[in-house]
Amino acid sequence: MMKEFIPLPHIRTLTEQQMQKRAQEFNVQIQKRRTVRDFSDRPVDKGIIENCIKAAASAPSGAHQQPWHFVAVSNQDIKSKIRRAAEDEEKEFYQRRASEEWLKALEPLGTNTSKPFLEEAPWLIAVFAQRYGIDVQGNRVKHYYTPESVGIACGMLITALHTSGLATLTHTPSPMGFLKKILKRPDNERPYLLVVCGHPKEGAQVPNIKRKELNDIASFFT
Ligand code: IYR
Repeated sequence: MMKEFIPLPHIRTLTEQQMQKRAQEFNVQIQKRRTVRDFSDRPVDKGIIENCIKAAASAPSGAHQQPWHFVAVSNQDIKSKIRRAAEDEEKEFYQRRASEEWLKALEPLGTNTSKPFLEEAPWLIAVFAQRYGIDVQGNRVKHYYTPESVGIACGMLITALHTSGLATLTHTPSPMGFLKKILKRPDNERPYLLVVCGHPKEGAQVPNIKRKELNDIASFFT
């Protein structure tokens, strides 16, 4: 494609003070995000999910190839199929595949093979990564930095959902091949993440775990 540049639209003209306030307030809001495993069946309008997916797809991507596809499911039959298939994989995981060390690391989260949230939450968003693209002539187009690009988009999706007032759960049954079959995705895509979202069930509880302090996660050379 030809190189063509335009002036940067929407240049921000925030004062130093406004920037400090926005950074601080955003952090306060995002710190309230918790992974939730108990969802209510209260419906969530499709328009909210559409806007969150649009926000996610504004993520930067390798060579701007936008190597993602989002499948949003509120259909009860499909959610039930996904639950059954995911629970089958999880039984394998918890009974056979997971090492003792892995099971020990999961202990504080209280997870197990039962995944009722896959049927109870109003929306499941399956995110697929396109290992390669297909051009208009049907030829393969190489994609660059696909996992990084899709990972960033997922982070933005979760942020958008949280900002819209919804709770999420990032679910990664492994392997996730069943998602590709149930959701009829093409050969060039592989399932990357299943984001469960909706409102928390009344009285939902979360593990009592803490986030690392800034000193433990960042260093500065100034
Ligand atoms: N996929 C399993 C196990 C699991 C693995 C990790 I890493 C987690 O952070 C949480 C769960 C499950 O969903 O139960």
